Amino acid sequence: MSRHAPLNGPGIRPWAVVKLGGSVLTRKRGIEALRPKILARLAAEIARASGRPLIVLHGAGSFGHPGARRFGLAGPPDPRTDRLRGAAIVGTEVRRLHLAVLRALVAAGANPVSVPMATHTLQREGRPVEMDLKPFTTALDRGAIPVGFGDVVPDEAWGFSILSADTLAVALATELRPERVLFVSDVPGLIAPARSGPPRIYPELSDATLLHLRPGASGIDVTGGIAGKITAMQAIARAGIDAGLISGLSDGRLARALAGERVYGSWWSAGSR
Ligand code: IP8
Repeated sequence: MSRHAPLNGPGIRPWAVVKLGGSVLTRKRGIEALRPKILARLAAEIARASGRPLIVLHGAGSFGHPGARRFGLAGPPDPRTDRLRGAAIVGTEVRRLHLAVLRALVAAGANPVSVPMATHTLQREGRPVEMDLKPFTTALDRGAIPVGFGDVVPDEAWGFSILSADTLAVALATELRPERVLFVSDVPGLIAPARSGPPRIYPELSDATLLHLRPGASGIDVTGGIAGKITAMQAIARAGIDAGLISGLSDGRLARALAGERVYGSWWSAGSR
């Protein structure tokens, strides 16, 4: 990304950026299929940590990826598809999920403030060229939890394109320097390839781990699935910030990670390669 709007003043630094993956909030093989109990529990775990300044992001899951694929929004325009129509439909569907996330946080006693990046981002050929992160610091400074999400955003070459919340997590980590970035998923970490025996995760990630990655098979994901997440974690670690990939299906794991524990999961330690 080439430009970020300057952030004035020291402001409140977030302690953590938490990205709730679409894989854990929704059933990715379905269409607009929310997992309300999991969302409510994760919202409660976030609300309990609200003493610490947090930024929450969420993915699109089955609210965004099937439509984004149908209308080809993650790639260059195709004259056979109505891209503007696709942007309108997918943008609306991700906002339905966003509203559910905001409502769950409010119900849990937290004070979320919506930060829709479509009005604060410009992309070119699917990559951010301008991103204004100020609304996140403005909300943090007022004691709120800013909540951003993967979205359909304006694109100066393609009309509209997809901004993943993983990309947003990297930009926020680099600019605002939280203590850690947590990717909350439906897997316990990065699962190591194994021919037999129980699944094993890589507890520590490094550049060498990337060589073992295989394409994932869980539902539709136009923004790179687990490989995209690991690449985002690499960029975050390179910026000097710890990044963890943890399960959101395991009761209390997010709460413990937000209390500072290095919980079971795959971690890419700050600065390590
Ligand atoms: O689930 C993707 O965001 P992500 C956004 O964070 C859309 O990668 C609209 C597919």
